[in-house]
Amino acid sequence: MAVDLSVSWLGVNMENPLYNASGVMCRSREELDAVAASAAGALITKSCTLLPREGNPEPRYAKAPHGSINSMGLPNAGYQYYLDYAKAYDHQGGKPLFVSVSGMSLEDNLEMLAAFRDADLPCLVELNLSCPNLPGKPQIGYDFEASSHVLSEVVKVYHKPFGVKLPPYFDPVHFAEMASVLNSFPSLKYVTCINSVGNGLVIDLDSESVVIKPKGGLGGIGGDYVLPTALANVREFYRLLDDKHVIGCGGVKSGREAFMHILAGATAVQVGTCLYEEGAACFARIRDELAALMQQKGYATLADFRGKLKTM
Ligand code: RRO
Repeated sequence: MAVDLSVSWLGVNMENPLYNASGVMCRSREELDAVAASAAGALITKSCTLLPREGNPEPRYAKAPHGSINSMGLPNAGYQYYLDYAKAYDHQGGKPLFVSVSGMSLEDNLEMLAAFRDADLPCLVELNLSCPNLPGKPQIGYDFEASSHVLSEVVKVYHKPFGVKLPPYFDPVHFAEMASVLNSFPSLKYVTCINSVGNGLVIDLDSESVVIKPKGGLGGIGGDYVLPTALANVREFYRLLDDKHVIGCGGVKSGREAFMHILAGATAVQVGTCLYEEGAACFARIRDELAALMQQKGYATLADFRGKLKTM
């Protein structure tokens, strides 16, 4: 039996459902080109701000026993750089390109979105409502009123379909409240769940020290640690959202976790920590493992099992 890994959603055609999580291998043209040249089904830029940013002091990423911790602090080349990349990109021949936007203020987001709107490119925006690493700046996604306000201003300026990157939620009441906010915006067509689990602390026992410099060692957690939280967020938003796609992100390092995200309802799946550690070769490996797992289970397409998680 031939296995078909392709997925088409919101006019985007992906040969397979895998791409990079925003933040990993996507700050420079060279990195983006490397994802484009890999077996990934799409690519997304680093979250951008109005002006270029150096980010937080190093060390700001560390591998941890079961994943990673980061407090990058939004280092990026400024939105104009990613807009130029998108303008020069071969949208016809190349794989789908997503652009992540994460302004330091609502006004900044509106200005960047207006520029992407005016460029009228065939790329989907992922508005980041969940950076955990800016000292003194809370994650917007944890404030439902603020999220609603941001989105109501965004849709006045940006009329095309777009998505948001959400932080992880941990309580059924919060899933329901955020889903209700998101459901009131028809042009919000997808959500990416989850950003890193914010403000964790990894300790090195030998040195009795934190492992990253910013914020006293606190940072966003990714990798194996976050898989069950990511799956719960994919599942709950898949159940609660009307007519929106859910993109899974969190703890994907083989075909098995990719399958689990899709079983929970994900349309496509992003890879963060594993991509950082293994490089772009991870995409071909995970793709082939997913195909082998589907073959073994007798599934010919992703739609055959998407969202079909069994409950007891
Ligand atoms: O740059 C970062 O520190 C960062 C961002 Br914007 C984000 O959304 N998630 C994350 O784990 N790190």
